[in-house]
Parts: sequence; C-alpha cells; structure tokens
Amino acid sequence: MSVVDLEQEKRTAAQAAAALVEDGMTVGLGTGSTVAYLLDALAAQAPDVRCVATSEGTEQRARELGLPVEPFNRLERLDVAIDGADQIDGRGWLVKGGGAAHTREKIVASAAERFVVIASSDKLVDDLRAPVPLELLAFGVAATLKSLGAARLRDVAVSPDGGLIADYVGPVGDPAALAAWLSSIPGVVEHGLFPPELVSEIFVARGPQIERIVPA
Ligand code: A5P
Repeated sequence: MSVVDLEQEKRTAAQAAAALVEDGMTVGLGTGSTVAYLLDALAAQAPDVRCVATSEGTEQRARELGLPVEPFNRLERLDVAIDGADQIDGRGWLVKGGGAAHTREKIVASAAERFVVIASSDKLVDDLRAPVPLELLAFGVAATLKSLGAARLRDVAVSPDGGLIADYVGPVGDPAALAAWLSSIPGVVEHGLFPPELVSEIFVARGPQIERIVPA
C-alpha cells in the first residue's frame, strides 16, 4: 500500500473517532501522525470540549487549530481518549511510544472512560515485536540498561516530561509477561506495551472502510 493510501487510512480512522466527541466532553488527545488528522477533524467540528494533550506537539497543534487544551492536573477522569498505535495484535495488545510520549499516553488512556485507538491497516500485526519503547529515569540509567539487557537508548530522545527514551529490542513473546518484567525493573518509568483491558475499541481503516475491533 502506498504512503498516500496509508495517510488516507489514518485520516479515515481519525474522522470516525472524532465523530464520537460531543459537546461537554473531556477529551485526551494522543500523539503522532494519526492524531494529527484527529485534531483537524475535531477542529472542523469545533466542539465545546476540554482537552488534555499527551505531548507538546499535540498541545501546540491543537491550540493553533482553536481546540482548548488545559494542563492535566485538575481533571480526575476523562470522557474519552483517542490515540494512535505503532502495533496492534489480534487480542488488542498495543505497542506505543514511537513518538516518545507513551507514559503520558498511558496515564491519559487509563483516566478515560473510553480509550479509542485509531490506525491505518499496516499497524495490525500477528505478533508484537521489538522495538518496545521505554521511558527511563536519567538517574542510574546505565544500571537500568544493564538490568534490561536488550535495550538501547535513543539518540537525543526525551519524553514530554524529560525522561530518557530507550527501546527494548529483545524478544516479545507473551506481552503480559514482558510487560510485568519491564514494570518490575527500577528505573523504568513506563513501557510502551498497552494491555487490551485498557482499550475500549480500535478503529482500523482499510481503504475507505472502518473495521471496529473491541478487545475481549
Ligand atoms: C506516540 O508516542 C505514539 O504512541 C504514537 O501514538 C504512535 O507512535 C503512532 O504514531 P503514528 O500515528 O504517527 O503512526
């Protein structure tokens, strides 16, 4: 599939999710190129909403488009969060964090009544694979990397909150087991494996059609 077609699929998925947003809602905005189309679609609807953003890039673009963004320090819950993904497996496990924002993205997704994932069809995979993004505390990072073994720091990447960004590059196998192991390592602030329990629904565009997947 061509890059142009994939971009169109991202736009189609984003527009489908934007239609879920209604006046009065609190909305978590994800990060990435698919979310960029979401911002365009939301701006066209101009809903009366309160938004929080998972990255500076999203916040800046949302503001430019006239969407109101506030710090995520007073709202306890969000009505909906909408975000992209790097990989989606058949059970609804996700890999996220290609844009270094997965810690904020997981906080926002967890706070949402409804977490909606939007994606082009190339994001569907049979089995998740490396790289799995990691946010690491700078303090003790060499020791943390030694504990992780198969991980490497990204060049100059930092999270929206200043954490170092690395990628786990070993085998994924059972995502639940890997997620538990990564979470057990001190110095790992957050990893980019998102479990199906976090995901309300996934809108995957295939050409002009939307496939709606609800993880069991
Ligand atoms: C950002 O940190 C990521 O989790 C993105 O949601 C993910 O990388 C998908 O990005 P694209 O929509 O650009 O593919």
